[in-house]
Amino acid sequence: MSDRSTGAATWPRLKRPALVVAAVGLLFAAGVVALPGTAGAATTLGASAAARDGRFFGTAVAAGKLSDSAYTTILDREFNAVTPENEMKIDATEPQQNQFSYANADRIVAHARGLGMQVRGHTLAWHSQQPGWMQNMSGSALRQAMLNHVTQVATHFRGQVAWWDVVNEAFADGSSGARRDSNLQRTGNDWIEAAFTAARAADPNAKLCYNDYNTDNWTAAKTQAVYRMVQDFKNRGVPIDCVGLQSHFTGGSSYPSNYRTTLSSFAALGVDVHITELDITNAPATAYTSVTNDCLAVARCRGITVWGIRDSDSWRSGESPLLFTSSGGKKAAYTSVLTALNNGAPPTGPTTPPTTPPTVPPTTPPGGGSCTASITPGTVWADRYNTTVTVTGSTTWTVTIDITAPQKVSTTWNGTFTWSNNGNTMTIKPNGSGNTFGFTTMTNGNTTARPRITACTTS
Ligand code: G2I
Repeated sequence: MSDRSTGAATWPRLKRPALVVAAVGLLFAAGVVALPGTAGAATTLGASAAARDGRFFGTAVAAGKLSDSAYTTILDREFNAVTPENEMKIDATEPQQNQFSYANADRIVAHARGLGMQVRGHTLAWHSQQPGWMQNMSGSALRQAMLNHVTQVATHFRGQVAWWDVVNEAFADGSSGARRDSNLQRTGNDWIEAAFTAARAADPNAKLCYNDYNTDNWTAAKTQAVYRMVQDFKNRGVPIDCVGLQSHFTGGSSYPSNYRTTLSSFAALGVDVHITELDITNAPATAYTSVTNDCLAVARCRGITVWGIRDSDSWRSGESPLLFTSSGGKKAAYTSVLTALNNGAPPTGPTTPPTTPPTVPPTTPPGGGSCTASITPGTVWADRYNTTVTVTGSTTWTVTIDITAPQKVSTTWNGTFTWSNNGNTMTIKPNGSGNTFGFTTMTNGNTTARPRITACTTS
């Protein structure tokens, strides 16, 4: 484990780049690039994942690096989700009992949400990274302190964190299939469900995940034990929505050939599955491709998070396990993942995002002309979010946009909207209000999917 510091508590405020760069970053970070009238492969991890049924492609982020422009350039360009690497852990958020400290986590959340990225909260209850006061507690006092921590932190981030790792790493390694011994486990075997119940009460709209490592191989005792716990929770109505597989692989050979079976087996229990901390020693392109394809093959595998951006950002930087070199270059594994995300199509167009949105290959209906439609994400609430679309190139445009069920558009403005019979495809024409229209989408429980422009035609 590397011994890196997150730095002092006085990190410089993030300096906003020039407006145009920020605006372009916004479009790409949210996974909603301007799409041409004909389909084209997206050119960033987040946009490409979003195009695959609204999946996310995230990264662990360290607050201390938000002042490193080389770091934020990649973060803002490539990813549409973030996980604070250490800043939401118990020792960071409650260093003294009942004294909460959110500045570093808030900084990451603000950065991410300002760019339309979603946040995975990590983690509310864990045997590790406990502050000294908690390490020294036991029994009902510890149980109460743990539940208070879950409640306070989940309440602070209510509406901002899409998914919580409520409990992290609660099972033992090896063949026992037992719970890991810890002070929390010794408060009673029901500590995990108590934590989930408290988290649900504090933030009813957040998706609640159980997260662990060495749960990738379907036949491993630890995987089976976590599976049985999730099955039990579902059977008894304990609130759980997702399972995180950390997936810290120590080389291509440690990626198990039955990984897809693991993903689909958990999904079959009625929970979403996330790959939450992916890194692979020496970043073999083939293993990264397999992990990506396995996630894409399972509808409830909603996204992948890599545990850091550049190799130098990794907790095991000596193993070069990530998608970007220490100097920020794209590694072979990056291209392989992007290719897999793009339906197997190699990335097309520029390898770095253009500074202006891509233009539409002209569609030539009668009368000629062409148009481009581009999405700008708007305000996000717990249950809904706004989207604005701007059309350029024509004043007589028709834009079609797909919405992922069960999401549903509830409010529209500045356009004439019609819907397909299933309500999933909108067709929008100008209504005299100009070339920018907007709408509000109710998430109906799916907080990850985002609207996709499928065409812009002129008439
Ligand atoms: O250990 C890898 C990951 C396993 N799953 C849970 C994750 O939360 C965990 O992340 C790592 C971070 O990547 C490390 O950055 O968790 C470690 C322990 O919390 C983090 O390491 C700690 C060091 O132990 C501290 O010495 C250091 O002050 O990071 C701290 C901040 O850099």
